[in-house]
Amino acid sequence: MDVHLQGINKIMKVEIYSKPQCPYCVQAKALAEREGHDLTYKMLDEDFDRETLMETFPGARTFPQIIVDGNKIGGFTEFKALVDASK
Ligand SMILES: N[C@@H](CCC(=O)N[C@@H](CS)C(=O)NCC(=O)O)C(=O)O
Repeated sequence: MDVHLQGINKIMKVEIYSKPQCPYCVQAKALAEREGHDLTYKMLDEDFDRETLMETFPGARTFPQIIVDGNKIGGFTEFKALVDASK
């Protein structure tokens, strides 16, 4: 790799399904913004409803639920791990 490109991470398309009063949602949003990813931040009862959530993420029990480049990866913990692994 060109030495000038080292440390530049691939920009990921990140969709975060969040709810109000959700510290992990806020952390996930902050991480995506800090890393410069292409973020869409969706709020429960504003941008999606619970029915859509359960259809999109069957079995999900916590917020946020996150999609990265079209893949349902899980929550903040998995997103953080993905970001760290990409460095
Ligand atoms: N391991 C999960 C933990 C997420 C979590 O505990 N989220 C809280 C809100 S910040 C939650 O959804 N609690 C259950 C609930 O509010 O119904 C992650 O990393 O995203």
